[in-house]
Amino acid sequence: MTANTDDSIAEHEQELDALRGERDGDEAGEGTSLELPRLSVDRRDFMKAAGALGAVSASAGCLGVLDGGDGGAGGQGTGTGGKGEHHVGPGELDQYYGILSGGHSGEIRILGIPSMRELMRVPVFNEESATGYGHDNRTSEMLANEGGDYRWGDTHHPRVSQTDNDYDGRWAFVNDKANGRMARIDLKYFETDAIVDIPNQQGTHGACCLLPDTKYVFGVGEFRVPMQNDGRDLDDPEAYSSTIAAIDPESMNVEWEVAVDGNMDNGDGGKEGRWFFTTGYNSEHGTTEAEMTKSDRDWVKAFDVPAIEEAVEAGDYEEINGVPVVDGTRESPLNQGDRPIVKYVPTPKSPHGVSVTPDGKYAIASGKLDPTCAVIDIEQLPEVDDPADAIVGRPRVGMGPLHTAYDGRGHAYTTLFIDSQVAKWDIEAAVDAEEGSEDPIVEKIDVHYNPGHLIASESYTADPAGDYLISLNKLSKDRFLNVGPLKPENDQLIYIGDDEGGMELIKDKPSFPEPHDASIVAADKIEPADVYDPEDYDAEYVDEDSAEVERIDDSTVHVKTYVKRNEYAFPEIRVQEGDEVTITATNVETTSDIVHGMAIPEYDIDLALVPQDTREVTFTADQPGVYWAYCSYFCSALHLEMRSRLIVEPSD
Ligand code: CUK
Ligand code: CUA
Repeated sequence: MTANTDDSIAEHEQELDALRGERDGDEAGEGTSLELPRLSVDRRDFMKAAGALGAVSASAGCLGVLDGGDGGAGGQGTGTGGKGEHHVGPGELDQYYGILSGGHSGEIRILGIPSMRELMRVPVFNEESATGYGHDNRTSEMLANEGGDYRWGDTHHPRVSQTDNDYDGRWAFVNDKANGRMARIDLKYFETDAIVDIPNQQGTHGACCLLPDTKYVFGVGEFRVPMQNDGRDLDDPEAYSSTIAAIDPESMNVEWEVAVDGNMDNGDGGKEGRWFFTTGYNSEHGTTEAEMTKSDRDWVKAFDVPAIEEAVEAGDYEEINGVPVVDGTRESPLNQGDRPIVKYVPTPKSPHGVSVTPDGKYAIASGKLDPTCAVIDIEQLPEVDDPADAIVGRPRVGMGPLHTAYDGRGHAYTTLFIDSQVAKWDIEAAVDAEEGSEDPIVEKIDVHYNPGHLIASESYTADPAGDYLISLNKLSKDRFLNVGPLKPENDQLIYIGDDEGGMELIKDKPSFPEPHDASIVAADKIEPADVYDPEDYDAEYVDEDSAEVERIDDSTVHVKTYVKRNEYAFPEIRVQEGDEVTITATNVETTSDIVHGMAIPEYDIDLALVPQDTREVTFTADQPGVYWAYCSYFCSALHLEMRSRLIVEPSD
C-alpha cells in the first residue's frame, strides 16, 4: 500500500477511537449529545423514544452507535425482523435467498432476505459433521478424488446459473481461492455435487458465469506460477503465468485456459456471451509487495471469448497438464492482429472488483488503491485502437473502492473500504462528467466497518430488483457483544428502494469469518426439493424387503439397512475383528423434515440421512467390543431409543 493509504487508515482508526470514547463516556452517565447527520438528540431521550416506537428509521446513515439494527425486534441482529415494512415476522417467509460465501470456513451460507436469518449452511470444501458431508463414501470420495484431497478451502464468489440473463435456479458455483478449485452446488438439494481441481491454477479467485446462458463458469487464477510447476523456473518470475479457466457447467470439465501477464483478481462476464473481464495487479511481475506496487498502472483484461474459442479450434494452444492453454500474454501472436484475444485496458493501480452493468453497456472496475472507478464502454472495446480509449468515465467515489453493485435504475453502489462507506452514484452522469469528478455521487452511507463486497438483489442479472443491498463488512469492532479477540464480521442490510428518501440501514447481522461475496435470488426462482429423489443417485435403495447383513467373503461384510422412526433394520449387527464393513443406509421416511442419523462411536462413523436419501460408509472393524449405533437427529419421542448394537467379535 502507498504511504497515502496508510495515512488514511490511521486517520480512520483515530476517528473510530474518538467515537468510541464519546459513546463510552456517555454510557458512564455524562449525557453527551451526539451529533448525527439527520438529527441531534440527547442519547437518553433518544433511547427512550426508540424503545417506545420500536423503530429508529430516522437514524439511518447515522454514526451507528445507537442502532442495534433490529428496530427493536430482537436485539443484536439475531431476531427475525428488519425495520417496519422490512420486518419478517415469525412464521413469515423471506422474499429472497441470499447465497453468501463463507471464506476460509470453506462453506456457503443461505440467508433469508430481508430478515437476514441464516437458514442453512452448505459445506463445500470443508468436512461437516452435522450434515455428514465428507463422512459418507460419496462425498468423501468427491473431496478426495476430483476435489484433490485438501482439508479446507476458501470460498469467495458464489454465482448462480442463469438462462437468458436471469436466474434459472439450477446451480450455484463457487471458487476455492486456497486450492485452485471450483465447486458446483445443486440448488435442488442445496448440496455440493461436483468439484474440479483446476490444473495450472494456484488460488482460483474470481468466479463468474459467461452469460446470457451460463456457457462457461470462469475460474480466475490469481497467483502467478511456472506453468509446469515441477521445480523448473523457480527463480524466473518472468516465466510464471496466471490463467483464466473456462469450465463447462454440466461436466465441470476445464475446457481451456488462457495465460496472461500480471496477476488476476476478480472477474465478471458481459451479458452477450462475448466478453469476460478480470481485474488484476502486479503488471510488474514482481514477487514482493514493493515490486508489485511499483508501477501506477495495472490492467483490466477483456477476454474475447469467441476469438479464444477459434484459437482453440485452430489448435493454437499448448496442452499443459491435460488442458489446452492459449497464450494471451501481450507478446502473443494471438494478440497482434485485428482481433486480439485479450485486450489489456490500462487502469490506475490494482483495480479490485469488476462488474458489468445490468444493461450490459459497461464494465466497472473499482480502483482499490485509487479513489476512482473506471467505467469501460463494452461496445467501444472492439473499435478502439488504444484500449485506454474505451474508458469513458472515472468518477471519484472515495477511498478504497472495492466492489460495485447495481439497482437497475442507473445507479451504481461502490464499497469504500477505507472510508467505511457505500457510495451511490449515477452511471451515465459519470460518463458525462470530467475525469475525477465527484458530481456523479448521489449519496453516501456509513457502514460498520470496512466493507469488502456489497451485493444488491439480483444485481448480477439483466433486471435487478433494486430494493435491498448487503454490505459485507470485514470489521464489526463495537457493534456486538464482545466474544473475545475474534470478533464476528458484520453483514449490514441497507434498503435502496427509495431514491428520494435515501439509503436506509436496516439491520446488522454478525457473521462467522468470513463472507466475501453473495448472490441474492428471488425466492420463486429456486425450487428446492422437499425430500430426496432416489433416482438422482446411484446407491442402492434399502427398504424392509432388501435389508440384510450379507457376508461377501472371509473379510468383507455388507450391511444394508433401512432407517425410520424409531429403528434401524437390525437391533444387532455382528461382524468379525478385521472385517471391512460397508453400511448402506436408506432413510425410508417420506415425510418432509424427518431426518435420521447413524453414528457409531469409536469408529468415527457419522451419517446424516434426509428423507429418501441413501448413504454408504466403509470402515474396518479393527477393535473388538460393543459399539452402539445411535441416531444423531432428534426425530421423535423415541429418538433416544433408536439404536443398533454393533458387535465386533475378536478374531480368536
Ligand atoms: S474479493 Cu473478498 S472483498 Cu475475493 Cu471478491 Cu473483494
Ligand atoms: Cu432417528 Cu433420532
